Amino acid sequence: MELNSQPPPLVWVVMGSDSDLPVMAAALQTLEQFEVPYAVSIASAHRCTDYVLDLAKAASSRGVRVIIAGAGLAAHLPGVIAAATTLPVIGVPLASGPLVGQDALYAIVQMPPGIPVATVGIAAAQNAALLAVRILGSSDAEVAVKLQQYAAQLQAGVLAKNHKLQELGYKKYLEGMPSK
Ligand code: RP5
Repeated sequence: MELNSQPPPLVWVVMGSDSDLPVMAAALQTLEQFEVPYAVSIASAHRCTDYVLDLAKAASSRGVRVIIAGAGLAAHLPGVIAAATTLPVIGVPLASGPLVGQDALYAIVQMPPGIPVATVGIAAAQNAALLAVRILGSSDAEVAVKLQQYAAQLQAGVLAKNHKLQELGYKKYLEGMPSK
């Protein structure tokens, strides 16, 4: 799924390295769950800067409406992309090194005034995709209905757990829980 693929991608998911893919796959799975067409790329702000800029500048004209960018360490990818496009950019800090994602979190969240990046939690690729779907859903009624259904499922899951807790009591509930 390249940026120029058909149907045109609404979301472009980009990550700094293939070592980011196991975590970023959650974003791809979530977009598939909502049937949102996406493109996915590996492109590093430091190791192939011109390529990143070319893709970021082309994204809007290829139909992309939201960009999700995941990176670890000195994570400049989301910010560099946000500097090269006016599309909304969601940054995913990844726990790639000895600082376990805090370096990436600070690098992504502390953007200078004028160039925003919406930052999700460390490794929160699923939430990044859900935020992207919400942005699309703000102008697409079909997507908004899917989000409402998703929220209803979440609610039903919690209510079912509470019902079980009331029935069993906490000790039996705990016995039935998988150990972590
Ligand atoms: C960042 O450096 C990438 O986003 C990745 O999280 C980290 C390490 O990259 P590799 O050395 O595994 O390619 O740019």
